[in-house]
Amino acid sequence: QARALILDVDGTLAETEEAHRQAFNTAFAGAGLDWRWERAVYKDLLRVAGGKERIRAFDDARDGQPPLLSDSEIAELHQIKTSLYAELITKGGCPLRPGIRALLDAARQRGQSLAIATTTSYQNIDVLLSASLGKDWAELFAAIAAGDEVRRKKPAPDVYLKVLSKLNLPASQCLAIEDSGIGLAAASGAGIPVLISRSAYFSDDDFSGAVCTVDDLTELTGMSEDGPEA
Ligand code: XBP
Ligand code: MG
Repeated sequence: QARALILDVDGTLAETEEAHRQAFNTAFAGAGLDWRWERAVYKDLLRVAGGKERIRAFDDARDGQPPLLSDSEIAELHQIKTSLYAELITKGGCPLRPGIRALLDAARQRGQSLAIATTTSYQNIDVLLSASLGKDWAELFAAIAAGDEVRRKKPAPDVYLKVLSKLNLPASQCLAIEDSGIGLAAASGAGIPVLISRSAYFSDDDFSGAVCTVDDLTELTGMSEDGPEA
């Protein structure tokens, strides 16, 4: 049994990407930009982790046109996107994926530590988990590493190395739970075994480096009498 479970947020704890996408699009419209990220475009853009980085990559790649936004304009636009995302999650909610709550409970019962390693901001995790787990949600986690705490976002291993140092545990005694190929690369790069719970946007990524791939975490429950094997 792993001593700690390290959870990704977007796509793993909840299917949040449609709310992110909607927030990006509303922010673009509000800024007078005629950009609109449809689902197929967003799927490609998700190869770039991080909202600010994603906007930069999109702006740089627009057909034959020079980049429109400076880094500080992107930061400002992203701030607006973050507020819109918070509004969407607070008003409409975004449920935890099936099996997540059972996994959190089972981990606690087994004395396993829980941690978070994400590309998104602490603010976004707070909005999401306050809505689903209550305002004291952070007490459930021994360590949290969020996007802007590290220089390089996933697929770089930085956020996982950060969380390992906060947990003070070796990589081999942890298990990362991820939904994307870039998340798998990030955790593997830090030496952590990875379990994949397939999500809407990344279901056809290459997960051959994972120790196990499931459609959702309910597949783990019932694997042993004591609950999930993870
Ligand atoms: C997912 C991401 C994020 C979100 C948007 O990260 O790549 O960038 O799409 O959030 P993870 P921000 O799966 O590691 O949680 O705009 O706050 O970056
Ligand atoms: Mg993810």
